[in-house]
Amino acid sequence: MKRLIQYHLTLLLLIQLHMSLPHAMAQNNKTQLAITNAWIRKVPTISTHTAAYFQIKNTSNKNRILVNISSPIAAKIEIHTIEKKNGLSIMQHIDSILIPSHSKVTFKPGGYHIMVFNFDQQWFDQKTVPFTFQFDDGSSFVEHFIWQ
Ligand SMILES: [Cu+2]
Repeated sequence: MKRLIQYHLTLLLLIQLHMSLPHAMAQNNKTQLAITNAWIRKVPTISTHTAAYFQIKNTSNKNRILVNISSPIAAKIEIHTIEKKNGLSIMQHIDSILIPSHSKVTFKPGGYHIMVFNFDQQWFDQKTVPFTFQFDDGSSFVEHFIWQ
């Protein structure tokens, strides 16, 4: 009988751990930041660079700052914006981008984009490409981008 109770207690503890751990972890990074429409441009094979786009929505009460994006597809990846100067569109490298509380930021052609330099074309064979998003509070998560 004692053994049975102990077993039940252990099981209960395991269930509790199982339920609370992923929840606590998710709170830290992803649940309050939603990524949608994540895609990477399928450029011709002669191209060495490509770009990736997405929309990020911050449903939390806290401003978040995206400080880095990385991926196994390329060693050099930068966050870029496009500015118009004297009628010309010029790409600008930005160090970080604010994702304000309860709002969204869209990365799209002609605007914010993830610049991917000298990427490994073997990734064309994969359905998706993983990108890691890192924030100033130390949190991070991986999102999979579809070739398009
Ligand atoms: Cu660019």
